[in-house]
Amino acid sequence: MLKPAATDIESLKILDDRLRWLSAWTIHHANHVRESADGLKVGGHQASCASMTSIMAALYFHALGPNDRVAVKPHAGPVLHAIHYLLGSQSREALENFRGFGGAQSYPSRTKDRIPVDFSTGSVGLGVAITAFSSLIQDYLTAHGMMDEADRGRFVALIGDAELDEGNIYEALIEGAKHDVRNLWWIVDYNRQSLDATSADRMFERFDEIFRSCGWRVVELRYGKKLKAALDANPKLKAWFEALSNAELSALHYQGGEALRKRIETDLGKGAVAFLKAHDDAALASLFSDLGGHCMESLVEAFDAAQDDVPTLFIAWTIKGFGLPFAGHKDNHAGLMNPTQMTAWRGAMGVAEGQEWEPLESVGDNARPGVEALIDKSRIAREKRNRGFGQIETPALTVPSGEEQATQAAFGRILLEIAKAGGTLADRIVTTSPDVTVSTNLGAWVNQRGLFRREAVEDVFAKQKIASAQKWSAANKGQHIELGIAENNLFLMLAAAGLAGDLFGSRLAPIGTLYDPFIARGLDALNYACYQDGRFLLVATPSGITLGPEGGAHQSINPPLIALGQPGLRHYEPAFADELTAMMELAFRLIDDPDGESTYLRLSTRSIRQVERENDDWREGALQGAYWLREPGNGSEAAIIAMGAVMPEALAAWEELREDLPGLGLLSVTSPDLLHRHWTAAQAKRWSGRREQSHIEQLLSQLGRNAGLVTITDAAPASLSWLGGVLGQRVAPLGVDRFGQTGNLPDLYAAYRLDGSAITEAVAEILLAE
Ligand SMILES: Cc1ncc(C[n+]2csc(CCOP(=O)(O)OP(=O)(O)O)c2C)c(N)n1
Ligand SMILES: [Mg+2]
Repeated sequence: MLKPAATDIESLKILDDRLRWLSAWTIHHANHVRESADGLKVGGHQASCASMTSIMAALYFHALGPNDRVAVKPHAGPVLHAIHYLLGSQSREALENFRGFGGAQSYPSRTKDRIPVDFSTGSVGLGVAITAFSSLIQDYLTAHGMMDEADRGRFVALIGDAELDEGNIYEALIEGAKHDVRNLWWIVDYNRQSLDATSADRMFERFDEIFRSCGWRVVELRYGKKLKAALDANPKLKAWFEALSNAELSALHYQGGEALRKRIETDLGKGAVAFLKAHDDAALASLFSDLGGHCMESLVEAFDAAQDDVPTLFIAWTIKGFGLPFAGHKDNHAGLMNPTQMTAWRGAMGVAEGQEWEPLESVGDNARPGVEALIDKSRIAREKRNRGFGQIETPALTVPSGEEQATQAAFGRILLEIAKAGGTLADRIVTTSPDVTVSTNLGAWVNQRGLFRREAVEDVFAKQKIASAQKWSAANKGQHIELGIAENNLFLMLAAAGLAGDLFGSRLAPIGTLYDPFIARGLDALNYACYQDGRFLLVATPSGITLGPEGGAHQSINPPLIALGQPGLRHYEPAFADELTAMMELAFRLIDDPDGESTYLRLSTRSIRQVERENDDWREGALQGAYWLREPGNGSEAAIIAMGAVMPEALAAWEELREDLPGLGLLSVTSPDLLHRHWTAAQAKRWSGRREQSHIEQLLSQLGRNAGLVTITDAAPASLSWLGGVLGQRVAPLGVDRFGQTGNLPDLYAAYRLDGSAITEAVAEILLAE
């Protein structure tokens, strides 16, 4: 292994100082220098940044290869910006506007920051776990010949020690172990402080065991070189040091040399006289601050020694707020240096007044060439990449045949046809599911395309000639990634696969399936996937109380409301197989379109009679969120508005009522989400002077101003009740507003008022109320 030249270490230490300065100054500037328009605290985390500038200097200016990708601890965002400022890829203007509108974001953001951010972070834990799934996707792409071996990289997560409490990390660890995940470095900034206080003692030994038992290498960087030598020479002192609790050690770091001296005198008495004599207070403070995560030699050595592909956890001991006046104080998480402290610290860092933004301020002439050379060397691959859109040809998809169909079964059949037909879409699709592959109708696709595993796994049941409808063998050309039951992992996998174009240059069309109610289990990870603009198709099925005998724990109620409030995700809820086919076709196009988004399909196991179509006029409306399944009379006084699986009840009620109400319309809603979006967007346009009527306004204006609307959906009634607000028409909302229960459909629909008589009663009531 190549040992870095000694000058490199010196240059890295200088870069470490520059990062500590620039990150703290960026935060200080935003809080104390920049004009405030609203008097709000701007905030930022100087202590969390100072904690890991050494680690990040060692990584970005030494250890990272051109293809490596990093998820940075969210509150160390300013350090990442400072790195790019030194590299020339971040502007002073963006730093001056840190946490301001259009400025550098508080937490690294793929979509909003101008610097290349590999993974957005913010919700702790998720940035850590996505690196494991990205590594898996890298393995997938190379195995499928969609990426050159030479372009492979390592995935690095920079983690706060309190972040290790997030359970989603362990779900990912377990899934990773099953898939033999590799090329991962997870680096813990072990400052033993969280947001509120110091963190629980001795946990790191447990972390150690957990990771090792999952096949990871664990490297503990507890001591820097100086401190290690001092403690090795003095076993009593070492024992004393190692017995300190997290809180005691942090307090001593904060209090400094004098307090350290007193404490050692008290605890070790005569045994420490010689040691204390040889160190003045400043030397004591400096010595005990020499923890592994601040020692450049130790960091470089550790990174250089971990060059194989074994997943590695580095536990790097650090001091939160290292080098700052509030180093080690338990309350320093959101602590900010005041202007007086900043002035003093500026002097200590050798930065001249007025030169605060100078990238290499305070770097002496002798050191400069070495530092500049390191920066130049590190610049190469840290540039923003093309996002890799426009790679998938989506053909027109065929509508599955059958007079009676369920959308869930139709989904499986459409995928099967795609698999059989072949082509780029079929080859770019990767499916994934948390142990509900078969029960969400992905089975036929998997039979065609196989499970993905780097190492082949045979189907023992098939080999033993035991009859089964489902093939279950795996190979590195398989296209289904089977996950354990952890919905967080599903969404993180979809995020990683949905960023394949961005991260690796090869766009995939990821499809994830799960039961609709369990979206809630992975909601933050779903939001995280959308926030990064990962592109995928989420198929949630079965849904609603239409699931019948499965009962209330499996019957989803609120996901359409979740979707209504989720940016980056388009909700469709088809009633018929032809609608579903059109939606899937569009969903694949949206995955591969720079202006696209992800799609969520809410499907059902209920088999319903398909409608006869006279033409294709419905299609455009269905893709925009609604169309008249039964046209209303002009100025009609009433309409039934229905979504999804309860369409047969809506159609039957329409048939029953149309003699008494000749103008009665039946609107099939396929996406409350799109209708709402276009409605509010059209309003915003009107305020800026452009007149435009949204799709739902056009549809509802075919009715009378005072028309009554009866909305019905197998979901929270609020999913559709807002339609009354579009033109101010009266609305009677039907839907599920209590937990479901077991039962057959007639019983459940009657109890929850989703049946024909509920509709006719609601229509009668709303008309009588006139
Ligand atoms: C899911 C989630 N919960 C809570 C927070 C708020 N939060 C941000 S940082 C933090 C503590 C982090 O401590 P640690 O991980 O040790 O990082 P340090 O700043 O000490 O390096 C908390 C609770 C968050 N960002 N995300
Ligand atoms: Mg911490």
